Amino acid sequence: MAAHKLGNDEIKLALQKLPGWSVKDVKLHREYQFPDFAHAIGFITTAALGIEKMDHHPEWSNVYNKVHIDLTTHDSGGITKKDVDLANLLEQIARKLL
Ligand code: H2B
Repeated sequence: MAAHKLGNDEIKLALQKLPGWSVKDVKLHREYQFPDFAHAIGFITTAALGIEKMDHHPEWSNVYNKVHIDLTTHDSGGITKKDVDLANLLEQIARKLL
């Protein structure tokens, strides 16, 4: 069964604990700028391990020291707790590298 799609109030509440994150095109969105390419790739590879464990995957792209991220749950057609959990995981990893 698809995960519960969060309502606007639930998303607002989650964003209060996720500074730097916003909603863009009905997805949780964040842009990280790392010191250099090595840090950006370090972030991606470290996060990839947790992402596989979660079996929930980001839409992301990298240009040199920047990583752009969009999170949505395709099965549910919107933002779910899985996206919030993934955003929290990415935050924890990014904070050590920023
Ligand atoms: N990631 C994201 N972002 N959305 C999904 O709906 C999704 C996923 N579905 N990762 C998962 C994998 C699904 O395909 C497997 C079968 O659980």
